[in-house]
Amino acid sequence: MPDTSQYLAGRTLILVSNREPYEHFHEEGAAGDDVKVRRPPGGLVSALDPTMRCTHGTWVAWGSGSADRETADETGRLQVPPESPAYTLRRVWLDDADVDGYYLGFANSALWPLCHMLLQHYDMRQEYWDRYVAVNERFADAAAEEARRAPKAPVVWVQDYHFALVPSLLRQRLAGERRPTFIHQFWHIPFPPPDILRLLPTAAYTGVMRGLLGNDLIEFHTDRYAQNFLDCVDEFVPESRVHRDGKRVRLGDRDVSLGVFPISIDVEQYESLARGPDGAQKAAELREKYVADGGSLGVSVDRVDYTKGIPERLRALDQLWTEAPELRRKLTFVVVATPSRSELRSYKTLEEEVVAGVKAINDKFGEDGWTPIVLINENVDAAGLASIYRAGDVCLVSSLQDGMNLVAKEYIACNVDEQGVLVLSRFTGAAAEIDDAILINPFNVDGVVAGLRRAVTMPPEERRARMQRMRRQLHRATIFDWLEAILARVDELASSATELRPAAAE
Ligand code: GDG
Repeated sequence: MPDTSQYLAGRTLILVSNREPYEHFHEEGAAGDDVKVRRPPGGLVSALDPTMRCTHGTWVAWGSGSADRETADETGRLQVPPESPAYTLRRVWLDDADVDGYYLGFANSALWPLCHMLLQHYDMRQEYWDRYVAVNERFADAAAEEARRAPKAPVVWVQDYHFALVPSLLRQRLAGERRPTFIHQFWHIPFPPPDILRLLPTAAYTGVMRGLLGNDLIEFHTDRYAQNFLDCVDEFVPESRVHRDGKRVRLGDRDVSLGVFPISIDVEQYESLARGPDGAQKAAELREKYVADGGSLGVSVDRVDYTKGIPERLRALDQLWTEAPELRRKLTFVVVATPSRSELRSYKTLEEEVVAGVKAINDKFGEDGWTPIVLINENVDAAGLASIYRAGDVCLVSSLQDGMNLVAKEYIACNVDEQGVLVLSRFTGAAAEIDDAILINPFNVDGVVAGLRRAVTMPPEERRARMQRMRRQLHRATIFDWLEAILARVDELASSATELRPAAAE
């Protein structure tokens, strides 16, 4: 892991994200006031926590844990990590109506489906937008307060589509401050073309664009998302000037830069889980249980989300076992489909659809001693997940749209036996980066079936050669390389900026 302390010298990092890095909770069913703390899983927290520790900055996030209020002071602050405090966590409180409107509403029922261009899931209400504005204002207030308190020149790093308005709101709040604040944002999901974004009410799509243009730098996974963003600027912010080659927008007397920084994973951590005694043993057990002589194990891992193409995957498997009866008993699939956002009806319905779809396939093709699809619809621990990846001869990622898709990279990292084949949707950010996967279009069921047949019949030498190339490529682009590249760019831009000025368009 590179030493990121060489960056941000003389600056204080203030991170803004919806998810908090440490969550306090009361254990269900436990007696008394016993408060426990956990670190939510996910690559982002693992990558950013060390950076926060060495820069001693502040992380601003929604305090969502059941015991969060008890463990913070009256301003929502506490020192973390709990075992060896190194930075400040500033919690922002949301009530049920905020969560409904801002999080489940505008962020996840309007922006999420539009950014993924899945219009049938788009659901927009005025109340969603109003709450999104209000919550973004609250986060901008908190970030501004932290910026004023920062011992050194602040760099604010906003994460994701939950906070499209924070950059410009923050810039307004800090206008006139003596110290410049550098504001930047990572957008973790696709950015849609103008014809899609304009399905939002006018106030919302112009608000989103002007909000984002409050940044000094906006980071995307792929060049396509950056180009879509520039198309939207061209269309919706007429007073701006778009410089496509330099990926820059001139707005009033300010420049907004865009950068392409494909996110990655902690490769060594996944690899050591897969190689560890637990990972290795569980992988062997899975193969023993599910792989027939000369047969293969397919795996897939997703949050249950309509963007991930799970029903489309089931349709392809149905067709595969129909057209290729010789693959019955020879190919078993382990499908990890972890419930997510279950408060939303469309997600709950999808969970049920997946369970019913798997059952129908198992009823149709299952035989004595053989279940075609093993569905795991609960959270799997990290070692368990690594063992599933390691055991898989084929990993199928069939996202309809996906900003990056970390599962593809996790599979490569865990495939330490170098015999696996990655079958990857071309509509993931990962497809723009990974050269040796078999690319598929999840909307074309025949193509997915052909991709799977090619994967299971690929000669061992070709499998190994492809997997080795993918592994070498991944080792050169880990989450720490991603972080380092962004921090280097921030340093470069922040050093050339002299003073903070309010955005001209606000
Ligand atoms: C967003 C963008 C972008 C899933 N089930 C379990 C489990 N997972 C973990 C996976 C992986 C993560 O969840 C999912 O990451 P993805 O990248 O596939 O997708 P999103 O959650 O939609 O993330 C995406 C990402 O942000 C980063 O920028 O790549 O495009 O949509 O890490 O392993 N982990 C464990 N148990 C499970 O049951 N432990």
